[in-house]
Amino acid sequence: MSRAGAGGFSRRAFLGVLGGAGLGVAGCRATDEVAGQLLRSGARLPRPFTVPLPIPDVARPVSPGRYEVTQRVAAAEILPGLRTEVWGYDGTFPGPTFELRRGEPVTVSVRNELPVPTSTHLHGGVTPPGSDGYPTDLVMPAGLTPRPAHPGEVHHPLVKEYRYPVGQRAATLWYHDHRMDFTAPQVWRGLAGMALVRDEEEDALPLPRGERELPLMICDRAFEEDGSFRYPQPFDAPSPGHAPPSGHDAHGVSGANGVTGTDGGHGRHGPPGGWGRLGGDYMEGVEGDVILVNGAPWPVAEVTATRYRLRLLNASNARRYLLRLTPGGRFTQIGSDSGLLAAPVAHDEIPISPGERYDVVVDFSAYPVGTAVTLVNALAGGPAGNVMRFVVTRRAPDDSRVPAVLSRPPQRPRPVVTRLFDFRATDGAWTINGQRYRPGVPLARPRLGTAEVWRLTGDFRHPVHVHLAHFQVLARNGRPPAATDAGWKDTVDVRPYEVVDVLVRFDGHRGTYMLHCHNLEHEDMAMMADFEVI
Ligand SMILES: [Cu+2]
Repeated sequence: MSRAGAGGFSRRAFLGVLGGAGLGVAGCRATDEVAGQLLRSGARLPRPFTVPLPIPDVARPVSPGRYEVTQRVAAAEILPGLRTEVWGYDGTFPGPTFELRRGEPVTVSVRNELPVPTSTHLHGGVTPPGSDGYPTDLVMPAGLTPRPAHPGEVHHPLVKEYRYPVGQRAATLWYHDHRMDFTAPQVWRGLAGMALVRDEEEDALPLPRGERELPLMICDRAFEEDGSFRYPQPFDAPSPGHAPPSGHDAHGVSGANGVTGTDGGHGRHGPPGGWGRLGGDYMEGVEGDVILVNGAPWPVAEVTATRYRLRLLNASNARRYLLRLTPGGRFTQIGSDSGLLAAPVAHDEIPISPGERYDVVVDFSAYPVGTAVTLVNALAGGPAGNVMRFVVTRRAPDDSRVPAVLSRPPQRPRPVVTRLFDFRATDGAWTINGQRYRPGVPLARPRLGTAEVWRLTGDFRHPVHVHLAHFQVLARNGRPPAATDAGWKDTVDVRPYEVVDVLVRFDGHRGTYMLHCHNLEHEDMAMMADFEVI
């Protein structure tokens, strides 16, 4: 297929040779660890560590348990002096942070004032299927009623009410767009935010809190000369061969990203609608050259010489990071994707792939006052090698600590079956078990209340995300998992030709859910599958 250009596949072929030869990572890290193609900015970029770290607003309920969020176009100053048009929840990027409590259900009414359909997924949420952000369960902008492009596609005019029981343990969740074929460009434009679940178990711990608890959404972007987001898929061009359905011109949305995509086939019918324009070079995924934290480029935060809790989220489309502190320092991990660990684990470095979260404590009292402590990405050279900086400004009292026992996570249940899910490129698309995504055609039917071993393999770097069901990493290539694999998770990085066994438990709800690659370009290029909890 033409999209599978030589440029996009040469490195993968190379990796295939490596993997087949059974060579280790040592000595080829730079090649092996990178998961996308770099897209350079045209804009003048700011000096790192000059923009203050923003903290997203906390979402406010309009009444107890009810939130109303409007997705809309807005202008943001991301690069100093330039204007970036963002598509944001409440017009902000990141969107507002939701503060949720276990046992307190909420309804979030999402109103879509963007020019494109959307679907919102609470990543890590134990959510009923109707509110899980299924990719063809779409909130349509006013006046936009294209004919359905996928089997079973559902259109909600203007507003959808998402119901979240919040019956789960305290954890760092996030929410983002999940629209069929267009998740990558729509998240790139700004549709992502964080959601923190708290509970009594966590309340009882003497962890840093208040101003010493920082949500840190890390992602990369590229910018045009004028400050707008740069992305290889034109936002405003129809995809070839697909005329927009009639009637859109009157609403000013003709040709906007995604309206045409509703006409684009998927699965059996050929390449996804939006991807005809992307080209093989970016099939591996899109990486920007600007690292944003909470929407600010390489920001700086002043901290006291005390402990801080950092909720690290990799919200990038394709970029992986190996996070370290310079001039040295340790992360004390207290939580994983799905909640607190049983006991803290110390790390010198943290690998974080798209979709993953690490809840860590950093003790800045270990540094002399005046020290600049930089969070770096050891996987990248150049500008993307920096993430953000903390400057230790003064001493301060600190009654926080990290207890030796943090929580009592659920035990590992005994698995009833083992299933294989193989993530690889097949005939110019990203596939699971050789199949392009087919909505409504589940690849597995696990039973509610049971657990299964899912054996994950692939040809490339694929951060595998499972909706609804949380899992523990049992083994990598038959060996014990890494220290950074600890805890219950919902996303795991699968390396080329690696075999990752995870123990998945199916709790909470019956219905149709998905597993997919969280490299968003791979996801849009069909690397998704349904499973049905029965
Ligand atoms: Cu992938």
